[in-house]
Amino acid sequence: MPTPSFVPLLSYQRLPEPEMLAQATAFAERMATRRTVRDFSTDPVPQAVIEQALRAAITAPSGANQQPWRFVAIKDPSIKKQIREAAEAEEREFYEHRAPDEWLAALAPLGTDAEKPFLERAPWLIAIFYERFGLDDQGEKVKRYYPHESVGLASGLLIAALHQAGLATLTHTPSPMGFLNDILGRGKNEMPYLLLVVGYPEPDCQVPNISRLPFETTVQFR
Ligand code: IYR
Repeated sequence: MPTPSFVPLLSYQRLPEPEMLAQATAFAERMATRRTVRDFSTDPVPQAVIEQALRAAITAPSGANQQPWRFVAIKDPSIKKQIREAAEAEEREFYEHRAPDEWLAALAPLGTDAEKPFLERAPWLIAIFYERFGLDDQGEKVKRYYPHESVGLASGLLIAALHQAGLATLTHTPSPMGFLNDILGRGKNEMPYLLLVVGYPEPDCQVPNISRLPFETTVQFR
C-alpha cells in the first residue's frame, strides 16, 4: 500500500471578489454562445490548437486520479473516410430499424439523418475512449473507478477549450461505436465514448431553432 505524499499548493491564486465575478461572468457569457454545429467548413485548423485544447482536457479530475481517458485526434482523410463509412452504416440501421418512434420524435427538432458528411469535411475528429479497465506491466486487469464520469468531465473541458479557441464542435455518438476500436487499432479495454467533430462552421451554417432551459429550471440555490 503506497503511503500518501503531499506538496504545497503553489499554483493556486485567490482572486479579489470583483475580479472573481468578472471572470465568472465573462466565462458564462462566452459559453452561452456555444452551439453544436453540423455544417462544417473544410478549412484546416492547426494541430497546435487541437493539442492545446487536449492539454486542457486532460487536466480534468478523475476517479483515483487514474485518468482513464484516451484521445485520438484524426486529420488523415483516409481514416476520416473509413470512420464516415462505418458510422453511416450504423446510423442507417439506427434510423431505419433500431430507433423507436419515441427516440425519432425526440430527435426530430434537430433534423438529423443517417448522412454524416461532416465526418469527412471537418478538419479534425477526436475519438474519445475510456479504459474499462487498465492493464499492468504483466497484462493483468486493473480496476478503474468512475471511468464514465471521468471521461465525461474531460470531454466537457475539451468542448469548452475548443469553444474558447473559436472552434465549433459536434458531440457525435453513432451507436454502437466499436468500429472506432477496429479502425484506430485500440485495445478491447478501451470503450469508445464519443466522437468529437471539430472545425469551423460553414459561413451559411444553420443550427436548430432550440433553446436552453431557463436557469431556474436546472439550478437551485438553498
Ligand atoms: N446518433 C444519431 C442519432 C442522434 C442521437 C441523439 I440522443 C442526438 O442528440 C443526436 C443524434 C445521429 O447522430 O444522427
